[in-house]
Amino acid sequence: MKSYRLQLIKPAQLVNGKPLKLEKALTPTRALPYLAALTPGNFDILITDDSLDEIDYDAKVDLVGITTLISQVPRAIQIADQFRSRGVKVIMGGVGASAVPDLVLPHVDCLVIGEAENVWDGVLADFAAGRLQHRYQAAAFCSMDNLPVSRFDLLKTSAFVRPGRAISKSALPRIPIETSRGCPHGCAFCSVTQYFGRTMRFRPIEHVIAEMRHYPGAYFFLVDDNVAADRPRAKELFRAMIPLKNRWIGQFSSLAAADPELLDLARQSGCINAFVGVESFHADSLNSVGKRHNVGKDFGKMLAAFRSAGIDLNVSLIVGFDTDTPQTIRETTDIAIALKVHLMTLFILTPIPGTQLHAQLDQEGRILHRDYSLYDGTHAVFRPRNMDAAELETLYWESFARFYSIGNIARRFSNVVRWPLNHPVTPVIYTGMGNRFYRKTIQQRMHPLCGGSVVRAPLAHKANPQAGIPR
Ligand code: B12
Repeated sequence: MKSYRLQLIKPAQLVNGKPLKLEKALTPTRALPYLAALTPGNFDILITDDSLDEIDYDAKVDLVGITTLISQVPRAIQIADQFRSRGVKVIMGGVGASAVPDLVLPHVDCLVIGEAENVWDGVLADFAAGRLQHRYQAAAFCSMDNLPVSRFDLLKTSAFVRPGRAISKSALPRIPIETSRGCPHGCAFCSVTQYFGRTMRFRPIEHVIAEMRHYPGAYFFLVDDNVAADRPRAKELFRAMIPLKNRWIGQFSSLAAADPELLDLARQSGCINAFVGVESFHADSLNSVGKRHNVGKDFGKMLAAFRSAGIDLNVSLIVGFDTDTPQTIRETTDIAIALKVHLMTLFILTPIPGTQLHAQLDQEGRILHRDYSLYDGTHAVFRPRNMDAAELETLYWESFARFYSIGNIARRFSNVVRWPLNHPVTPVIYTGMGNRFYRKTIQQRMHPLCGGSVVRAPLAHKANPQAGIPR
């Protein structure tokens, strides 16, 4: 069988038209090491992270595959144009490119819309036979019964942040692991339901454990949108993880707080931090985007429930709802500070193409920017209702910076969980490092989730130039 060289690329974030280069990255993407595992053995694979390495466009490769989130699509197009001008075939996929096919198709030889599992073998067979199609899309969601073990061994691991021995005993970076796909909620701003479906699909627990065993001592990120969507199954998963003695972080919905046994098992299985999509403390904002399961929640109680189980929280909040005013935005931060939330991840509401929110704002003629590199959660790309876009951006950075002031970090530290007995410092280290990392990236005016530590700062990456950037 003929052999081929396949280069898989994660594009960087474009800032003022240039790729943002990072000193070190925090989380590798799962898409590429996982796609590598789905690829037949006659393809020799090289994985490149454009935010960490320079891409060699003249390297001898037969085929290039590029993954995308929406904010990476403009950079993905630049990369595709470069390879194609040298005669190399380019396939693009991922949640970003899938949402904007008309933009992407003129720049690629092939676009895979949606999940790869049910089409990838056929795409590569067509490529090998010289009959690659311009577009593929699976007819149905894949079954999660037989997914292969990811290939994080293919990453250049020295380029990623190592979390320290209290958290990871492995030389590998934080490893993203999937145990399920889909989300039963249909929040207007989120692209997950439309992309992965509203019906949950679960991997068999023994497969998840087998994948974890493949990375002994590693520290995992369970990337499920809600790892406890099915509570009995989550409890079974956590019980099976306990003997592995790994540390992990994961995404939970606020509903998990009602189940102390679930939280206790999560903590026993090594959960250090739960990322919870609170999005807003205001009922009318939550209702305006269909996040009804959070309406009327006592978030102080929620925090206390996680905390008494031994798990710190990273609370995700959004500003820029039609119900938001400058006052409600300031109040949002005041509440997070008063609750002594351990970490807060703040976003400006972003109308990701393909979401209900995008359709609504587009119909109302309120989308201001279609440069998708601005769709990174730090830019007001639409006209807000009760302020102008520049004011929203100013308030956003002011709120984010205020939450991560030295004084506020110090005040909430009394609230950080301390694990008893054998690992007293683990959450303290995690939360301490997290606060330091968030503070640094916010000072550089980058979103903390955009990948890692930024090399050059600050980068005036402005959608709305009149926005005042507070120091
Ligand atoms: C883990 C995660 C992160 C991690 C790692 C991100 C990364 N680059 O991988 C971190 C925390 C860093 C992160 C950050 C952000 N994230 Co995020 N994240 C996720 C999460 C929870 C899981 C991703 C994952 O690993 N999925 C599992 C893999 C296997 O799925 P996949 O990547 O989609 O790949 C499948 C297919 O898409 C396809 N495919 C993918 N690539 C390719 C390439 C080719 C060639 C082919 C053929 C197929 C293919 O095949 C795969 C198997 O079927 C998703 C939600 C979700 N459920 O997916 C949000 C999600 C991807 N994130 C999102 C966003 C918005 C962000 C941020 C912009 C937020 C912010 N403001 O900073 C940043 C951007 C970071 C960046 N510039 O890289 C959005 C993306 C929206 C969109 N349509 O683009 C999502 C979907 C969440 C949401 N609620 O809408 N994120």
